Amino acid sequence: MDGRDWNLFLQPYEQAVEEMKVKFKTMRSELKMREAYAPIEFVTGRVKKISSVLEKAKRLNVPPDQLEQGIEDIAGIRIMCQFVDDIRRVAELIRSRKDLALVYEKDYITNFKESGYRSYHMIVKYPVQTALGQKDVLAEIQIRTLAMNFWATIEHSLNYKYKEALPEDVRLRLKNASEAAFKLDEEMSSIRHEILDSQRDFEERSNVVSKVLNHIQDLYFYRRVREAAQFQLKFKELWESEDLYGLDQLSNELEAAIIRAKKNNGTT
Ligand code: 0O2
Ligand code: 0O2
Repeated sequence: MDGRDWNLFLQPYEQAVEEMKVKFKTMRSELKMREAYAPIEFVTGRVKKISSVLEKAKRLNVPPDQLEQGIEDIAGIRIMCQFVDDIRRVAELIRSRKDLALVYEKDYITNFKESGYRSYHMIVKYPVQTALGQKDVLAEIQIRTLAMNFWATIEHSLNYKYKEALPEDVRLRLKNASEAAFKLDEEMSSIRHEILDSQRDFEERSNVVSKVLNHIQDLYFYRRVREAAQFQLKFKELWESEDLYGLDQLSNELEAAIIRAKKNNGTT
């Protein structure tokens, strides 16, 4: 091989990976603070080993003097998420960043690979500040769920062991396992949506209940005691039968009754 100083060649990639890891870990804690839920579970990063860079260059026919443009994942960042929806959110956050430039994206989630591999890839250009000035390096950001990562990690280590000559039955079983991981992601997403829906229902119910109770109190304030007591009875009935729609209607009726009461009191 040529007599280049490989450590010097890899240095800006090391710097890019370290900086990006810090940035995405910071993004995680910031989102956790702001929203009490972080779409990022954890972040890892690595610089490709020289032997793997050279192997990939050979496989992709990249000449030695064009490694920087030809091999896009010398710097690699991996972002793991709990749910598939989180991946789209993280990709959107990356697209809007000003400290890197998106080159292109590969959606192996919609179009998963023949092996069964699923993941969302973003190739970005990241500027590092070196002693000789700014240097733009290419980096690959892989965004995936925990289930996708579980599958890819094991498949990768088996492929490594068998040097890409996996026995046919193993390859088939890995594809089945990828299908199982896909189903797991789907099931977790649907459970999550159900939880979010029931949380929303709970919030709506408690909002309408406090609205109704406040309105009844207002009616007492305007001395509409009999009317207020009737509304109270109706409220009890609807509340016991968990009739959210009825409670909403009752809140509207109460608002109208308050306007009437205000008018009769001569306050409007
Ligand atoms: P925290 O606070 O535990 O999230 P470093 O340079 O030290 O920050 P390093 O040594 O390069 O990071 O680690 P690596 O291998 O890139 O892993 C980065 C983070 O991912 C580490 O957390 C690991 O603990 C975490 N990690 C790796 N695999 C898993 C996993 O399967 N599940 C979970 N939940 N986390 C994993 P940190 O950096 O200590 O930060
Ligand atoms: P590493 O560092 O060992 O993970 P290629 O498709 O390989 O000719 P290209 O165009 O770089 O080359 O890549 P692609 O398909 O987008 O893949 C880039 C990276 O995605 C790979 O890096 C893997 O990390 C991951 N990947 C892609 N396909 C699979 C797969 O079938 N199984 C697993 N486990 N990972 C996959 P490298 O080069 O393998 O390097």
